[in-house]
Amino acid sequence: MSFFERSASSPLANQLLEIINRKQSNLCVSVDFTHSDTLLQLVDAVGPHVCMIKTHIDIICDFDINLVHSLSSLSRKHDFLIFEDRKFADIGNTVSLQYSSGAHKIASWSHLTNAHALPGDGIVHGLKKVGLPLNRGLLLLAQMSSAGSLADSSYTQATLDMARRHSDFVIGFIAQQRLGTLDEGFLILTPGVGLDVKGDGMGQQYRTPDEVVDAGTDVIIVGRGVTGNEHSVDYIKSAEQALRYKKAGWDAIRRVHHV
Ligand code: UP6
Repeated sequence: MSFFERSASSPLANQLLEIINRKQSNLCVSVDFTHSDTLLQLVDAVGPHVCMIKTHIDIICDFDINLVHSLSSLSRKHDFLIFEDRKFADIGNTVSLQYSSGAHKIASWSHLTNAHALPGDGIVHGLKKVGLPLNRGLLLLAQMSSAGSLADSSYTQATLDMARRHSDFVIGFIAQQRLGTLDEGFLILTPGVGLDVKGDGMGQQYRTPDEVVDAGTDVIIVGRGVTGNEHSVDYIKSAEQALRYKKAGWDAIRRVHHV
């Protein structure tokens, strides 16, 4: 089955596939900035080139709920989904509160979020109770890009099995390779993607868009390779880098899927 003929199990996953096809971009930019103004300006600069923007909302120093209203309007302006990389990891009752409440009210604005499978099925139940009525989706962390990750092959397989039990809400994985068959419709989103360096000195490990798409990735997640450092932010350069990664990701998809 070609990437371009794929359909997924949920309306949200299909919406993402439509954006990818429409914008010819399987690039998600991770904007790991700590100030609202630089975050929003960066998102506005790279927005035309991405299918998704990934946030870490809890690193923002000057957080105010207006930030997520502005992010949502940029997502409509530039046609991308928002993925809050919260990496939930607690019991069902706690994650349902963390997802719906607190200062950040993640479920109210983030199309996608993610969770570790470690606590067991309860974590998915807790998030699903909040997210499914809002047409949100969940990614399970099946593998990590960092050196020494404890997610071995049996953990990854158990995560895949968990997703299969909740395929109404779990739309895919944060992983380093394809999991499940294409016709199961799970999407694979892969961080640890870079064209210029192999690591960051803190355990991060980078592979190229070609390498990860060869391994079965659908969406490449690129952070500092596009954004650079917030202290020396250059919006024009970031837009150029986004275009470069968009082209590399899309060329790889076309090569692997023979179109
Ligand atoms: N991320 C990883 N590896 C994982 C899961 N998530 O790097 O296995 C996230 C990080 C960061 C981004 O939290 O936000 O993806 C990668 O950023 P980088 O490209 O600047 O290294």
